[in-house]
Amino acid sequence: MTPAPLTWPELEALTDYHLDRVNGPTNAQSRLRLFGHSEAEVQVTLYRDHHAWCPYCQKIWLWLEEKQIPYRIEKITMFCYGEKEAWYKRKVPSGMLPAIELQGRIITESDDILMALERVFGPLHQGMQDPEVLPLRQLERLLFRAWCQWLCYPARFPGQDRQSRQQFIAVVGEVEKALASSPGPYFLDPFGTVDLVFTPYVERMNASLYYYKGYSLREENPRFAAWFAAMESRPTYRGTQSDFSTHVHDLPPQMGGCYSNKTPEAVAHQQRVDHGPWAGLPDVTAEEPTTSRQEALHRVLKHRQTLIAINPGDDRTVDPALRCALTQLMTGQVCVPPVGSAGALRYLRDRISVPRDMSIYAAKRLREALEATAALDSDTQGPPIPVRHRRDQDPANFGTVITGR
Ligand SMILES: N[C@@H](CCC(=O)N[C@@H](CS)C(=O)NCC(=O)O)C(=O)O
Repeated sequence: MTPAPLTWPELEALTDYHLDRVNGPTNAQSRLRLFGHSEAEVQVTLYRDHHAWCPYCQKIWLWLEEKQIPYRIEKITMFCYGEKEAWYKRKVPSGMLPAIELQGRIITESDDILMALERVFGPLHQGMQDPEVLPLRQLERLLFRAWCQWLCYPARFPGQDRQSRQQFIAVVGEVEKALASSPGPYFLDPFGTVDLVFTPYVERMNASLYYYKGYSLREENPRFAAWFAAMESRPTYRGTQSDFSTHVHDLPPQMGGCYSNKTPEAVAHQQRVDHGPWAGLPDVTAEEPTTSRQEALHRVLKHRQTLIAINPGDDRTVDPALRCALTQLMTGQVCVPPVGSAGALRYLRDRISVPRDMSIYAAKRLREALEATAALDSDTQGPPIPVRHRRDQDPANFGTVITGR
């Protein structure tokens, strides 16, 4: 006889996780950030996506967090996840993100936004137009184009994948040189604007090339490794940081497709990112917080009714199966879930979105518990993750709760 899963009240007693969303560390659930100021001082509203995924939004988000500028957050649906909010289209007819409202004026285009913010609040160490910053901004775009060229086009002739890889690695070499010429781990000394400009896509490159091409940007380049580690020492970055599982399945609809080179390394990496073990993946090297399990439990408890209702499995099975996984997460006790529940547990495992739902280590712990519990039932997988859209993640289906509204 294996033990029965804990009840919901028993599980509730196992977490006292609490986050001060307004004045505490950077997090994806906040609607208002004050950094100890009063609400009357807020002059900025940031319009960003519900999923906390949009790379151009991450740049602005990080800047506001680093500068500790009080701001409000309004969350908008991106086209590939669902219907764009009509009120937002009236404000920004293209529907594009990010946008900010600064002292009553709407500004779009992330670079223009940063320059407008700099004019009002001063630069983050170096300005966007600084002569040391401009060539590094160009280098970031060069790296971006080499990445797209490799990732987002199917190979049309033999050797094309190798050629695109060499082109990308050549630009990475330039970036390594730029990092090596700075006295610290960042692009310029001190840390500043250039680091924020590189962050969003370098994070997405690290994830996507690992998974689709078997290439580990972070592990194969010592300066990048040091830069990532330095970024992870900043609570601002940790609050916006995503994981491999989220990025590799969010990128295809955004980029119009991501193509695997099907090398043995890529195939092994895909197996690991999709099926675990998630601990030790090169998407994070910072120390795990002691609260990661409690955080994961807290987030599931908060949204459990929605999570059970939207799961394609039968509610009567999903409820105890989920409690089995949470029992295992918190106590390490093996708890066999109801027969036929593996697909439902893996459906949830595949849809944890970081940092939207929880932070990176909490997500790893929850994925591990869901997978270990599902494996006690069968090897049935959940419904496949769509690649042309992600309407399976439409925030409208989640009500307002899951996205923190
Ligand atoms: N050049 C723009 C690009 C912004 C952009 O491409 N935003 C995407 C999201 S990453 C977007 O809003 N797409 C519309 C949508 O997906 O709803 C900037 O720097 O702000």
